[in-house]
Amino acid sequence: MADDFYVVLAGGVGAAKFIEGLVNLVPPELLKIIVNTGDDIELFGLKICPDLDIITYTLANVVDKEKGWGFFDETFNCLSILKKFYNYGWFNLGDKDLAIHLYRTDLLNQGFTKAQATKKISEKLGVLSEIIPMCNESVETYIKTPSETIHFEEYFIKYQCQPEILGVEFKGIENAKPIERVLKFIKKAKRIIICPSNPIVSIGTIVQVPRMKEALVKEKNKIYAISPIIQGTTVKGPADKLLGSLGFNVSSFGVAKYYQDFLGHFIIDNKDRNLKSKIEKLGIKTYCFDTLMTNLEKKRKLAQFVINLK
Ligand code: FO1
Repeated sequence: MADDFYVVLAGGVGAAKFIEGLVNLVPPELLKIIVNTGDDIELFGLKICPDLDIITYTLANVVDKEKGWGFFDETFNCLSILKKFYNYGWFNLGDKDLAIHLYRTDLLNQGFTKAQATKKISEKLGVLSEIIPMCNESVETYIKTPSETIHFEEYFIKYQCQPEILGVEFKGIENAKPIERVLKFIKKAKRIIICPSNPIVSIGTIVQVPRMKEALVKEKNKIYAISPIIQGTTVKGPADKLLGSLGFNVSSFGVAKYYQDFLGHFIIDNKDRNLKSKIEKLGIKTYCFDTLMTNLEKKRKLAQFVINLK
């Protein structure tokens, strides 16, 4: 295997936007994308992997670009009937999307691993990059709120990130094993890019898979992360709220502190230029750029900036 490939650590929508820019510059076959599976959830008897699907649909060019998840030109006929039998109507599963969950669930029930099922799905959809779940085992992210402990998707979609966060738990993480070839990829990659995803419940989950952090720490000098925080807030999702609840500074500096052990290079937004020297004191080389990816050109420019850094 030539060592000219990139390892990309990814969550959902923020990662997909960045990767959309990246595949305009780097041949897709040179991307090994390691995806968070802590958002995985079982509903209607089906195994649903939101982040794996967001990345797959984006690279297959079938994603709903406005929402950033699900298929474009989607219908919700099946869900309208399912809602009569279940209380999970808050999770908007489209008809095309359901086909993927049916196929994945069938493969898993036949004994295929999550990584094998992901490969089959992405290949059939014409994806040329390698999309790899962070582990094959079941890990589910739970959010502790003052009244109950709920699945991350429930917190995110049903409760719209409103409840106060008292803690985060990655159920099953102690039994998770990194996929062996992922450790080899981390060692041999030309560069490792951490997407502007939620540092705690997307990247943090991947890093907490046993043996993953040690592998990353050894390659610190070739690890480049893009901050998902601009001037103390996130574009989408509860990253700001989670950082604050867990005692981190709600800023790119807080993200840098969280990544400090394994991060060599950090790209923050031009608007956070004032944080550069403070972050560099953590031993992380810091660069400023426009990180708000509002169109394809901006996604491409950000990706170009990251891959051209020396
Ligand atoms: N996100 C939403 O905001 N609302 C939804 O109803 C929703 C449904 C959904 C169905 C399948 C899927 O693969 C993703 C879906 N997402 C939905 C996105 C997803 O929940 C989140 O963006 C990620 O889990 C956060 O990374």
